[in-house]
Amino acid sequence: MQADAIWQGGGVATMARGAGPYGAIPDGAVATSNGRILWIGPRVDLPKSLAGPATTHHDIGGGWLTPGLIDCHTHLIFAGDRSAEFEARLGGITYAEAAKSGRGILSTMAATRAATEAELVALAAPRLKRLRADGVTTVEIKSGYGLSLPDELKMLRVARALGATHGVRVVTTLLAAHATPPEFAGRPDAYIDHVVTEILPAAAQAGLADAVDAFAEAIAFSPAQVSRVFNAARALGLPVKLHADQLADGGGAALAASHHALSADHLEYTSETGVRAMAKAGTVAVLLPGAYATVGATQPPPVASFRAHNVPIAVATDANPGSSPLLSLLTAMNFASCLFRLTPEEALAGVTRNAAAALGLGNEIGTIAVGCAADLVVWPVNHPRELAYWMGAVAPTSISISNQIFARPLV
Ligand code: DI6
Ligand code: FE
Repeated sequence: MQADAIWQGGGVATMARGAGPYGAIPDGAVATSNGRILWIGPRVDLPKSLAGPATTHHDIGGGWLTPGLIDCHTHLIFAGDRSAEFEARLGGITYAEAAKSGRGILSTMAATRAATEAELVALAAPRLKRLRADGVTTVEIKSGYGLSLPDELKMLRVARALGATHGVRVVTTLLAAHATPPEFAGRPDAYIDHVVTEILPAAAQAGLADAVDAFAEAIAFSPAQVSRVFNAARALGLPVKLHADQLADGGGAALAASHHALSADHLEYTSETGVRAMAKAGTVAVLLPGAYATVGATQPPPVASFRAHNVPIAVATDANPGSSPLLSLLTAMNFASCLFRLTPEEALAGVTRNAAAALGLGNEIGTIAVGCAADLVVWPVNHPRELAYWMGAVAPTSISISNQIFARPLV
């Protein structure tokens, strides 16, 4: 079989599980066909028969080839401006106090409801390009600033539209259970009824949601309310994930695991019991150091415990206007290493293999392996550890998403 494209001339970090540090092949080659990985190995072993007249040749240029990066937790679609809240929080009020005082999520909801679909696309597109400039080829985007049937569906349609037009895979998550909207003020259970009976079925029916998320926290929803949302989601065949234990240990990790969640996210206050439950259920731990830094948190997530129990660790930006105005996944990797002490290899696995698992796409993306999508990024670095080491100093040389090759992505 002839390859559509061949990459050689540098290292290949496959990030395949059990393949040694970074799955590194120092002088490697990768061949692709029809947007899939066809062959991978040391360059000297590359079968001559793979190259033909129609094959495009790509030079790794003495750098490294990695899987396309995956940002598995973002709230990229929103209108409005929360920089004043940022300033107020630095002046002394806490994130939870801001949420209660009408700033917080509900202020973004108001601005997002007022925006048209086209306006939201125009606002989110440059954010998506920012992420892509860091070698991100797959982005999860949550709703959760609509908090009504039409506005949640609007957000999900905007996410799908962005995915269709920006050369990035977009995976959507319905986060209607993010906050109680003003129409249901003081009646969170009535809002959860509405989510379960109206919003969730409509999103599922329209094929707009790839997964369902909820915010389990004292300032958001209780375990019983989250369970109702998750039971409804799973009855519709949708996988679930949870914002858990960010501000306090509310048993969120164990709750997520009890629903076989793909991931539990944040997890600063997760207990050993929660970690054990996640290990048993195969739930990925998604760490969000941008939110940790922005809200001024002081207790890092229990990384040693995740390691001890073999819970896969992913890293994401949590890009959102309130708790994590971070639009660089490479910076999130650096933060995860500096703030949470992840090794650079763990940080890279966190935005490739384990981020794919957090989206239920572990067999499709996140590693360079035969049969996987040919989402590949060339980096001008001497070693893949540099991706977590530098702060704002590295950009991809080229990005390929399946068959599409983008020149160096300029924002
Ligand atoms: N946790 C977060 O970090 C974001 N949502 C959530 O449930 C914050 C959203 C915001 O403050 O706008
Ligand atoms: Fe979040």
